[in-house]
Amino acid sequence: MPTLPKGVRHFPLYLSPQQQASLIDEIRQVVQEAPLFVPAMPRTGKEMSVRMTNCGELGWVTDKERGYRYQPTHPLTGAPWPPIPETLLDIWRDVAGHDKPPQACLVNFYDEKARMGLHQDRDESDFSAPVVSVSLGDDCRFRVGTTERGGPTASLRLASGDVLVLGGQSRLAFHGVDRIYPQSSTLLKNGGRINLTLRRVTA
Ligand code: MD3
Ligand code: FE
Repeated sequence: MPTLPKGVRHFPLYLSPQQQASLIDEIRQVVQEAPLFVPAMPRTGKEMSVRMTNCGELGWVTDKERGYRYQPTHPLTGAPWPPIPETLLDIWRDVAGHDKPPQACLVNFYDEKARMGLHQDRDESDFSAPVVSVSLGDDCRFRVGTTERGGPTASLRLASGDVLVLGGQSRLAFHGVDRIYPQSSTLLKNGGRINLTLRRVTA
């Protein structure tokens, strides 16, 4: 499919290299306080290849026993998630077109082998708000389809500093990350890709 689904807005290089560098510093502080954890699929316990943490009042977590959910505390430390950095709240304010601020910011870390299979984001109870995604570090091939599994898909290369807004019809679209392009960015000393997703969870 050559065109993106309705409701997807892509802002290439929304963040300057300086803004990307300071955002990385802020995310490093988040990860120091709320260490990356290994998410596992419900029931099977199969580990995902992406490493995760969160900031904000709620964070998305998953494990074998309790499955996908949002919770106010880190699954390993039990501590509340650190606050969402001001830089990210500003981005939301500028692009989301939504009154209320984000409640959750999921931090996904991809090494060069990590992937994310096609899925829908349905663990929130408010789909009227968009999801805002910020990419940092290595490029990836992002894929987005329709609201039906098996429908046509479009691919997009996402680069460091890109912002993606998924609202309207695209909010429940299937999407995933097919691959990382190693060494396509020098932002992260040890390579890899970080994706930040800002969301409303409750109405
Ligand atoms: C399209 N993350 O955390 S971000 C996720 O790059 C997730 O880490 C990917 O899928 C990543 O759930 C993709 C872009 C994105 C986020 C949410 C969406 C695209 C979306 C929700 C609906 C449709
Ligand atoms: Fe998703």
